[in-house]
Amino acid sequence: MVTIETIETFIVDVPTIRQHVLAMATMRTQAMVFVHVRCSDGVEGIGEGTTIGGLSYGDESPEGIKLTIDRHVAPLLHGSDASPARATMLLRKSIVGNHFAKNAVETALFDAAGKRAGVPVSELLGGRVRDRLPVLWTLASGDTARDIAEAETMIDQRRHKAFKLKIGKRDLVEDVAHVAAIKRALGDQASIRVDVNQAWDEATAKRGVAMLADADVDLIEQPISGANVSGMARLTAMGRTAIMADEGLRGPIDALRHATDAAADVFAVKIAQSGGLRAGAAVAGIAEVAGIGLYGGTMLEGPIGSIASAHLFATFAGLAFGTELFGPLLLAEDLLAEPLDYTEFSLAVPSGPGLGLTLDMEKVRAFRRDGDRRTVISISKAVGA
Ligand code: MUC
Ligand code: MG
Repeated sequence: MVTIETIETFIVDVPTIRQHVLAMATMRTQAMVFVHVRCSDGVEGIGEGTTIGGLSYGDESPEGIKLTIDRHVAPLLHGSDASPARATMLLRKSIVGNHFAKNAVETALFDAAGKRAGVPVSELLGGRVRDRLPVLWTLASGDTARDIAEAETMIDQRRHKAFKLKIGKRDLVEDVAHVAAIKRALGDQASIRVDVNQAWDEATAKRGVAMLADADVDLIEQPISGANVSGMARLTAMGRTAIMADEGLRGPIDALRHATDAAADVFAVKIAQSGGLRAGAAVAGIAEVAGIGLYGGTMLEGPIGSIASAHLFATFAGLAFGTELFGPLLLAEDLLAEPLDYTEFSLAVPSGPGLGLTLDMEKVRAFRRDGDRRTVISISKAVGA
């Protein structure tokens, strides 16, 4: 039996290329917890635990994710079977919640398992049905003219032709004017979606859904609190434009509730929010059987979390609303030895063993919060590689 020998973590803080304005936080850097697992056969794996705006998006912070892994997950898994399924069972049995931390460790075990078997993680998840994923870009500079210029550049560069606008911070009329101006400027060449990040109450959302539908918005993401599932069902029943659940989906049980209550037309599948790659696959499975559309979501992860998500999303039979795996592009430094392939409005899913990524450890070290310059981790090298 191959066992888990060590699990190490550190935080990297990487500046974003511009401020990213969401309803609940304005980001200027992204903090990512990098996880490194070493197994008894010498195979290593990497994972990532990333959230948005400290504790303003969810109930796990970067510092909390690191502490949970160092103090609870690592001692629990030390010496145990390195198979992702067995480790996940043990984690689920012994640790409540902490989905982001669990996902980071599960990702590292999948990376190691793929390297051991000589196959990409997508093959361990059932096999990919596509090699490239459509990727949208989020316009969130906080300025309408700048957002329009940014979108036009992205379309010209053939990088993105679907855009998500972060709204909910300003009042409804101002927000709708901002969205409508962008839609008017870009016209039919772009799909426009919005993410309210739970900022509206239900009455505002009813008005907002009608106004945004009139402005030709294709998708409205989490307009009200994720806890208000019946409210989401009422907004979905309006039938004006597609309604997507995001923060309300913290794993398969939430997915089942949304499906049985017809509380969304589309699910944003996020591996961290779901509690891991296998939990994310279960959320997607519930959507598929319920006839709910799929969208590949992000916590604005860096390269490791984004590519782990890409391996899962590549296995989805239907991906009607594409993905938002642009996190690495929002970072001023991609931290990779070889850049990801974002061309033709899509991201190529790496085909090498495991996640198929090689980090540039010089760059990673430069952004470590603890300033540790030791060569502790030869990340991404499988045995014999
Ligand atoms: C979210 O709420 O979906 C995804 C894209 C983005 O800009 O923020 C995230 C989080
Ligand atoms: Mg969202």
